[in-house]
Amino acid sequence: MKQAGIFITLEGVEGAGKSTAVASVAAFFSQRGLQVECSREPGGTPTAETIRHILLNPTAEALAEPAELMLLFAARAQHVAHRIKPALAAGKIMICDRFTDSSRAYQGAGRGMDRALIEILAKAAEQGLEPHLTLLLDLPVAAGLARAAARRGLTLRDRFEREPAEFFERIRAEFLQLAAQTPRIVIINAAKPLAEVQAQIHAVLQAKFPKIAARPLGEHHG
Ligand code: T5A
Repeated sequence: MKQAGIFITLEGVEGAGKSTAVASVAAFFSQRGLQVECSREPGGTPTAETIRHILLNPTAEALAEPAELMLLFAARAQHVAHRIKPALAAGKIMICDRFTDSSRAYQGAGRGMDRALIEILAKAAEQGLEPHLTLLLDLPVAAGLARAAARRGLTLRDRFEREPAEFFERIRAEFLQLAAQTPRIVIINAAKPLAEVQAQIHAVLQAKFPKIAARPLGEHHG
C-alpha cells in the first residue's frame, strides 16, 4: 500500500506529556488544512484496545515477559495493518502516542529482553513502515511520575506504573541513546512549562515540514 501521508510518533517516560503534545502536533497540521488522525499504542483498533486492557490491567493474572512483548507486537500489527497504513494511504497525517521505540525502551532496556527478538517482531508488525519523525519528550523520571500521579488522582496505577523508579531510569537512558543514534528522533525538553514545550514542538515541525508550515492558517484544502 502506498504511503502518501506523514507518520509522526511521540515517545517518552510516563507523564512526559505525550498525550498533551499529540494535540499540539495535530493542531499544527489541521490549522493548515491537512487531514489528521491521532492514535495511541498499545491500542488504536478494537482488537488492539482489547490487548491494551490485558497489558495495563494490574489485577489480572501476572504476564510472563515474553507474553507482554508478543501482545504488544500483536496489537501493533493490528494497528499498522488496519489503521496506520490505511490512513497514510489516504494521505492523512497520522500521529501516534508511542510506537516501536517504546518496546525498545520498555521491553528492551526496562525488562532486559532480547533486542534481536524485538527487532524481528518489529519487522513482522511494521511491514516496512517507519515514522517520518519521532518527538522524544524528555524529562527527569521523578518529574514525569509526579505529573502522571497528579493526573491519575485516586485511580489505580496501571501494571507499568507499578514498576520502581530504576525501571524508568533505564527506559529514559535508552530513549536518549536511541535519539543519539537515530536522525528521525528529535529531543524535546519536556521539563519546561507547557507553552515552552509547545514552542519547541512547533519549531521542530516548522523546520521539518517548511512547505506545510508556509500554508496560510485556517485554510482547508480537504
Ligand atoms: N508500553 C507501551 C510498553 O511497555 N511498550 C510498548 O511498546 C508500548 C507502546 C501505556 C504503557 O504501556 C507501556 C508504556 C506505558 O507504561 P499509557 O497509559 O498510554 O500506558 O501511559 P503513558 O503513555 O505513559 O501516558 P501518560 O498519560 O502517563 O503520559 P503522557 O501522555 O506522556 O502525559 P500527559 O500528556 O497525559 O501529561 C501528564 C500530566 O502532565 C501535565 C498534563 O496536563 C497531565 O496532567 N503536563 C504538564 N504539566 C506541566 N508542564 C508540562 N510541560 C506538561 N505537559 C503535560
